[in-house]
Amino acid sequence: MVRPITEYASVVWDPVTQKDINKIEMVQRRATRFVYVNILILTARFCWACGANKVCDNTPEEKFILLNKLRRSGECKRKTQEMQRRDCYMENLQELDESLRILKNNHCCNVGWVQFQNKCYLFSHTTETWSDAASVCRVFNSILAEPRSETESKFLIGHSQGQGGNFWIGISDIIVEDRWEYSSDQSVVTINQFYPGEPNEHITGNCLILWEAYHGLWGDYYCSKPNKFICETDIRSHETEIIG
Ligand SMILES: [Ca+2]
Repeated sequence: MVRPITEYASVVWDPVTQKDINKIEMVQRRATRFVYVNILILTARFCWACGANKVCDNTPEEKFILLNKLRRSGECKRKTQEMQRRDCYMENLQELDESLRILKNNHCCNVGWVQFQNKCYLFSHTTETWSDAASVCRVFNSILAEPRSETESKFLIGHSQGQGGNFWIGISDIIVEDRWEYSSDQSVVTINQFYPGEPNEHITGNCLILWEAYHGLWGDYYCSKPNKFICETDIRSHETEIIG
């Protein structure tokens, strides 16, 4: 099957003994496998590059014939170049998208603020009364933290434990005793993270605090006592500040 042009001028290709015949046939089989495998590789590459599904569905022999026809047409070359440009463009776009995603994740909260889900939190290092703490948060376009789910509350509790100290959050029963509500919209708090036995200060303790001694669980305390505090804002507010 695979023979050089000089085949008929060489005695090698006209073996006399069975041993030489076997050797020549072995070489022929090896050459046949080499060519066949390369056809498969070439057609596979072609199918990928040109999207020629029709070619891909044919037998290897048919692929080889069709491949050569398409290669000569020039259309394949043009189509391949276009697809290569498109693939390159898509790769660049994906890299850019990934870079933007990383950039946004790194900067969605301002320096010093901690991100959890869709909010940014500031855990203060200074202490203020509950109402002054709320004022400080407002200066930074935020409010005292208002955990709306147990997951969010557990995050605040856990993070406060790493900081050390007690932390005010934006929940109180200042307006109606024992009606614990969020400060921003006065809606009743539906989650309960009070430490067992809390709240227990009645009308003297009306502000909610994450007690360090209670592993960060809630307690009621005197609003006029200075404590650390947690401010919160949503991520979009911080992104707007960055973009603007
Ligand atoms: Ca109270």
